[in-house]
Amino acid sequence: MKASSGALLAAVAFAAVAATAVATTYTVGGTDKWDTYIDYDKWTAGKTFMVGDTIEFKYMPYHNVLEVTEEDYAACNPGSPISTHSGGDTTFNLTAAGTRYFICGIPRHCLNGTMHVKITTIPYGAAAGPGGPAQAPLGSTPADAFAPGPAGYRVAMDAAGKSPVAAPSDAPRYRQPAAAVAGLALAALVALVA
Ligand SMILES: [Cu+2]
Repeated sequence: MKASSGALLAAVAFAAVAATAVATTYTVGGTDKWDTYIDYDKWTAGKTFMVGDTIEFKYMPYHNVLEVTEEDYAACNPGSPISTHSGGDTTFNLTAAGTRYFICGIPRHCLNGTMHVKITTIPYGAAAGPGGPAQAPLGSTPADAFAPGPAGYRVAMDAAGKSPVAAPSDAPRYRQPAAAVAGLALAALVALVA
């Protein structure tokens, strides 16, 4: 039994690596980063953000990042943010399908300085429409029911619980290829110790 629990641990570790390897991290604005007078609609155009991806804001410390509601985004209103971030390097894990809204809260940077960006995230494996990922089913998964946390752990537990080919097509919280790879690794290890 010691051998098989060791194999299980190895599979879990492998799954964590596999899950990390397929997620994409986007620097918001690309080489322009998070700054005034950048066209963020142009930056998001043609990109497909999927559950499991990460967006990173990199900026000079006189800017900040506020996650806001759709209404506050449209009005460039920094008065009632969902969350407030500063320091020059802010990361958000895209843990659920839907659209999230971000602005800079420094006076006039949003309204006059174009520091506003909306990120639409689709379930992994869903096809993006011709116009981009605008067809994401809003609210199709419970928002942030889990902390982003160790995604690989969930992948491993799912892979261990069922056949990798049976992964649901709309599985929201992990990359299905990662789950499949983890499942195969687990099966191989179980076969070795049996
Ligand atoms: Cu700013």
